[in-house]
Amino acid sequence: MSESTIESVLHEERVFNPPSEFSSYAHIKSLDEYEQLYEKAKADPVAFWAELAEQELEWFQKWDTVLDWNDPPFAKWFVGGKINICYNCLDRHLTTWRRNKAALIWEGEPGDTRTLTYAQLHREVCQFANAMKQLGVKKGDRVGIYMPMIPEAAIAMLACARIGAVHGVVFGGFSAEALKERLGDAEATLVITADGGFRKDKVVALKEQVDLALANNACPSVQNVLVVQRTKEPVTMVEGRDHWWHDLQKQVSDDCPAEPMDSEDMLFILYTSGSTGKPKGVVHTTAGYNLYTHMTTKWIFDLKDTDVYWCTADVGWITGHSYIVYGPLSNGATTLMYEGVPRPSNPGCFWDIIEKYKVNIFYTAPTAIRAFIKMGEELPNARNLSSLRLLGTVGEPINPEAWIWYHRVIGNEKCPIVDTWWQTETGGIMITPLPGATPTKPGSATRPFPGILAEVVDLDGTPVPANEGGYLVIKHPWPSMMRTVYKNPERFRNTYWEHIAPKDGEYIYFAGDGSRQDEDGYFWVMGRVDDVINVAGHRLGTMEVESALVSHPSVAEAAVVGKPDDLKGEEIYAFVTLEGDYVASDALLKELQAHVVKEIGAIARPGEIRFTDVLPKTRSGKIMRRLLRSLAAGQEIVGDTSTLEDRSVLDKLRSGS
Ligand code: 6R9
Repeated sequence: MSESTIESVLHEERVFNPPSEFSSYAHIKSLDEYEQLYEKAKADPVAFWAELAEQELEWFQKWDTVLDWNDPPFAKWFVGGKINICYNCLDRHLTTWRRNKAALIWEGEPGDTRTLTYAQLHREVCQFANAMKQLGVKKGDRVGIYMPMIPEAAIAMLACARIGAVHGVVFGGFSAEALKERLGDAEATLVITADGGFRKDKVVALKEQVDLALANNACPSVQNVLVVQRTKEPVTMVEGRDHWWHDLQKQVSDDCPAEPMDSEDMLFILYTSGSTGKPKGVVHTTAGYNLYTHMTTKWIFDLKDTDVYWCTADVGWITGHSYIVYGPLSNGATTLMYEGVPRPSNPGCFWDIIEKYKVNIFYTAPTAIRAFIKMGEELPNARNLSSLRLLGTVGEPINPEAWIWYHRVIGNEKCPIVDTWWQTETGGIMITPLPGATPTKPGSATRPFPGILAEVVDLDGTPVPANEGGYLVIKHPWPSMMRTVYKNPERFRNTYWEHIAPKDGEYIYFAGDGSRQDEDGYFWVMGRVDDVINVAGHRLGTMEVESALVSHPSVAEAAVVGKPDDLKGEEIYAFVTLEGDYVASDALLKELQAHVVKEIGAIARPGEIRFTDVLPKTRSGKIMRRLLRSLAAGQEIVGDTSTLEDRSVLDKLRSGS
């Protein structure tokens, strides 16, 4: 085992074949078909993407060059082409029967609902775009969007895309401080917000946070604030700066042609937290992003025109951008959006929604699945979930036991599961099953999407043997790859392109994750390499130890970190939350230690286990192990905590609950 790789210790043998009925009507129907497609794309990725771009999107003007990779790592796709993603998401469907098809079904947390057909959504987007123009927004200007999960969040994004303004969505749960930092970096001229939103039975006062962020001229670039009325709670409107959307809507026309954009014009900036330093503004551009999110949505979610598709993400996360808004609408799908989240007053709300709208495709995160498991099977079992035909997960490695539960309880053992690995930076899903083609193994994201040359390598870029852990990399540019870090190309270069340094000088994208590939070429993502624990020279990924803990019936969720140890370098420190019926005890602690030894081996035995009610997570449900590492070592927490979902969690952990 060399210093430059990661040891893999957990093995999972179960395999689930795609149900033959599902395969028979899927876009990609067999493993053979996938493999042929994959080989074709690998042999000539440029020709592969060009053919799809021609077939699947509408262009105002065709491109001259498919890929310009003369100045790596800065890629350009479809150079010379003119296109508009909002046009591809809306206008092109209006000349078909989809004109009166539901584009967006929305349900608010209090139970209010709205459905917008493609024609209605188009009309509102045009009005919104004209309102933005009236406020002086021009092509290339940056617009901050700080919204609850209401239709206007998607409308605002599409309106920006329509007129060529660059949106920067900031998650509605972030603090005024986090908002200020992002608006400042983007030099936004307009902020779109709402009076507030409903979340977990509380009113979230968004406008108040915007006022705080802009106070004392902290963001001098911001000239206007456009406010959507949602909660009807009183807000302060600053004369000349703040405008109600419902007032402007009455004044503007609903005619707003889509601006022909260059393929490489910036579409959006989305900030992703770094473990050190300030958040990075990940830049995505127009054509390549449109193509890649379109194709991945079509083949991975196997979309049919009759499907109701629901992704539970927030639009403030890349998953909301690519797989609530752009990918589904570009395909002419019906996309469902829900303002709420499971909460004590309505823990079964997701199952109610699936039953009510007869949802066919359901895409959520492992953190949510682990929470459902903790709440018990009775809730989903009390609802009719028979409309479901496909399930997906994203955000973290899914522990095999959570996968099995999802498959059995939610999927009734008939729905394929797509475990989709990707990142803000990749723009779209990179490693995933195609549901009619790929046999799945619980805990594995399986194989790369056609056109994606993913590998597991050591620090020199040399592929590691099957079943050995290493670094997950992508070897050829792909259409929706991030183009740069906003205003910071050096940071782009050194964060993603310099860790893996092949001797021949080839540029390889390093994702920051550890992984192994098994003998079938399946990828098993082991977690972030920053989180790797070094026990007596053995470098262990977090995922495998956590999955061993979660496979014990008492454990709902687990997070492991390294705690400095004089002898071993680091010792494994586990934070564990328990299933409803279990109570913490010394006996249970010993049982869990023994369980990990049995599942993995003595090397992975957690030296310490702390039972807790909560784990610190980001808004997209990722466990923030960096914070737990400081806690385990008894150190002060330093670095960026702006993306924490619930800031009180740290106090709870510090005080020992
Ligand atoms: C889409 C999204 C990216 C990081 C990524 C990885 C983790 C996401 C995963 C997964 C294992 C999966 N991740 N999906 N790990 N299996 N199916 O989550 O983007 O918020 O930028 O996070 O999330 O560690 O590097 P983002």
